[in-house]
Amino acid sequence: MASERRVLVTGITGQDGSYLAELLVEKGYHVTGMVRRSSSENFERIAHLVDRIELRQGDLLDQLSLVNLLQDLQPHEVYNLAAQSFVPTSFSQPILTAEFTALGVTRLLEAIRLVDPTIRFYQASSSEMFGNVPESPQSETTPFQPRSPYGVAKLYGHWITLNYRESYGLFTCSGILFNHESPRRGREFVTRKIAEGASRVALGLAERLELGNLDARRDWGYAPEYVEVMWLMLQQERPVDYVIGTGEQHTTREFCEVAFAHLGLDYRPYVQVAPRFLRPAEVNSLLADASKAHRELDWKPRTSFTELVQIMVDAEVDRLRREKPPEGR
Ligand code: NDP
Ligand code: GDR
Repeated sequence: MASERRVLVTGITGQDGSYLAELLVEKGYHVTGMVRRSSSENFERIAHLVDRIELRQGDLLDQLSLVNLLQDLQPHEVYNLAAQSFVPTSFSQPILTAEFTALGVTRLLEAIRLVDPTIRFYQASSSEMFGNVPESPQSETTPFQPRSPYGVAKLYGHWITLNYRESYGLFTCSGILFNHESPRRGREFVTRKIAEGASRVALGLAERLELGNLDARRDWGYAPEYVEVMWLMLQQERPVDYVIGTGEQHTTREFCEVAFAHLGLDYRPYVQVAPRFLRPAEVNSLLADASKAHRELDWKPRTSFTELVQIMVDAEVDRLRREKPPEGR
């Protein structure tokens, strides 16, 4: 249909990609997800959607694959969610992280410039770019001081997105999103790790949970609400960048406390600090000032911290119960 809106989502197999694809399908878009080739399929998060979206191969490392995809699909909007997104891996694989998370953005922007400069572009920027924060809370005007190769790579992606807007007049937006979580979060990230670990302890499947820094403070929100803002940003008259977060901060220790308490347990005998989970450099405290998004996009988070923890723990308990072999086997 000629009037159909077409959209390309990179990173569709990830947490945010799966929620964004759901939202865009509901809104009537023709959704194409870019997936990279692997020896086995990794479509767990989008299994419920595969008959309503199209999947095409492409890779942020391969310029021509991006150009060909855009030429074939002629999308109106592109959401770039693909990245090497795990901060500890960025310390052990800094160059690969830069290729995906930094240069990958330029490859995609160059493809847009070449194929169709009217395409609207969303870049998944991150609160990790703030790093060693000079002020709290952090807004769109807070200076950046990243503390990890991931944060540095994201900052490159952020600046190049802004530069293509200013140099070539492209409609490019960066959403500076603070941590957002869900039952679809990767298992290595701390919220999912705590939700799973606490549930394992409660079900008698584990005796303890090993973590790193229990005093790190984060602004944690609920992922399905955050993908709404990505779409909203591309529907505005002008391209503008926004900070997105809840404006509330909690420590990893508090996350443990609420997760274990939801299962009727005190976290203290079960949670231990293991030095291998400490990072070469830590971002100690992040807190969003999302007042510009409240004002201009009419966006506000709806799920509280306690509700978020409980949603994640309940999902883990369900999953583990389903996976647990019946008694006597
Ligand atoms: P995930 O780690 O869950 O997903 C990352 C996605 O990127 C996966 O689909 C992965 O594919 C894909 N990918 C990785 N490398 C490549 C590549 N070379 N070519 C193509 N695809 C690739 O991340 P989230 O969903 O949590 O986050 C989405 C984006 O938002 C990321 O860019 C992240 O850095 C950023 N962000 C996330 C925040 C959060 O709290 N979740 C906060 C701020 C920013 P595969 O399945 O093949 O590995
Ligand atoms: P983060 O998320 O680094 O903020 O990046 P993560 O959940 O990995 O860490 C949050 C905080 O928890 C502390 N922590 C631990 N972290 C992990 N992963 N494992 C542990 O055992 C552990 N113990 C304590 C960390 O030190 C840190 O302070 C996420 C990613 O989604 C990025 O892609 C995104 O850009 C940012 O959020 C915003």
